[in-house]
Amino acid sequence: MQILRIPEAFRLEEKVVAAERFGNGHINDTWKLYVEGGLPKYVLQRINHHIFKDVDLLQSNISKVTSHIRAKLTERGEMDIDRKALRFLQTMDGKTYHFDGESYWRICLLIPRSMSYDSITPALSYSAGKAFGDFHQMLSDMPEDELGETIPDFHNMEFRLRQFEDALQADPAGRKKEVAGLIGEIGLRAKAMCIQEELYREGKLKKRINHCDTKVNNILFDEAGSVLCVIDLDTVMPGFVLSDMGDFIRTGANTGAEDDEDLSRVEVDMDIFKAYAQGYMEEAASFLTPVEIGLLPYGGRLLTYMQTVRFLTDYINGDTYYKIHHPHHNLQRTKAQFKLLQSLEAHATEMDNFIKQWI
Ligand code: ADP
Ligand code: GN1
Ligand code: MG
Repeated sequence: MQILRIPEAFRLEEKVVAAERFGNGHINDTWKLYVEGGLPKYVLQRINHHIFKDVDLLQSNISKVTSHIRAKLTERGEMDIDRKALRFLQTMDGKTYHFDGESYWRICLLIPRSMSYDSITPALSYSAGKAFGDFHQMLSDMPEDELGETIPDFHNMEFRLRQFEDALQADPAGRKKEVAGLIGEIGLRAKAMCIQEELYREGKLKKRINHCDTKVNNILFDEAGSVLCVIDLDTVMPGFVLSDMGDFIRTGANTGAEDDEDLSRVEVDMDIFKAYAQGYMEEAASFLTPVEIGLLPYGGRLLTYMQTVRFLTDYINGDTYYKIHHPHHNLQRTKAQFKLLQSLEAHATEMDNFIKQWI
């Protein structure tokens, strides 16, 4: 495939002369595009349409969210909007994505002099908390049904457990026997990890617009460590606020890697958690309910448990969802996530007590 042919379908101000792979996401493929003079100017992404099946809905969600955020930034008098919000470019026929008969493509401006991190310091974590708090705040007046679910039931734990049960029933790769211990651990926690769906049915927990992929590397910082913007908007959709606190704790407050082969490195980093919670609550305390606030540390356990279940489901299914880099990668990821869950469980009281100051 000739990657340099794709930008020709878009209305770009400058001609693209080179492309280089970018990022390490598990779902989409990303390239940095260079223009004449050697400057990186655009970001090209191939949307994984096996996972995001409704590309129209996906791109329409992203347009609504970026327009809403741009309007808020303008109201605030922000000058540098193209570094504070993503800007997607239109195709020659005025669409937000290009279909080449096989794949779906989109292009946005590369935010100059920006960087993302895979692990962070307490100071960056505090800024990240403020960034996601502000993201929620800016979207808090958008009616929840304005956006569709780009992946139905994406962070619904009951649904993820049903998918897990289906994988166990089918056992298509014959791997179930080998992971009996982990299956037992998941079963033990299943009921306690479905509280949010129960509270929703009882009318005690509401849905809001969430990012649903609050990984550390989905925030761009400038050279001085200030937040520029939140990126990777594919999964922005209605959901529970626990998701966004939870996924940051899972990815930012881990002393090891998401797939660490040395489990002794994997622990919750309480300083990162506290700094994030501080930054987040400074922005979000005004609109969250006491129930939502009290459950934020539980969100960390929930999202880590959910990711354990999702990685193990994919391993049992024979690695059909996440990109893997070696044959047992999903199992290694599962074990590392489970170790993090155990560490979060050991620190649950300390985390709950820290959050109580905002209730
Ligand atoms: P993925 O779904 O693969 O995680 P992302 O949209 O998060 O895709 O992009 C992957 C990485 O590329 C990000 O972590 C970030 O480092 C970089 N990136 C993405 N978009 C931009 C942008 N507009 N400007 C600068 N860097 C970007
Ligand atoms: C995927 O796109 P990426 O790699 O940031 C996944 C998340 C998981 C994450 C695990 C659409 O995110 O839900 O938490 O991998 N995205 C999708 O690292 O499934
Ligand atoms: Mg990303």
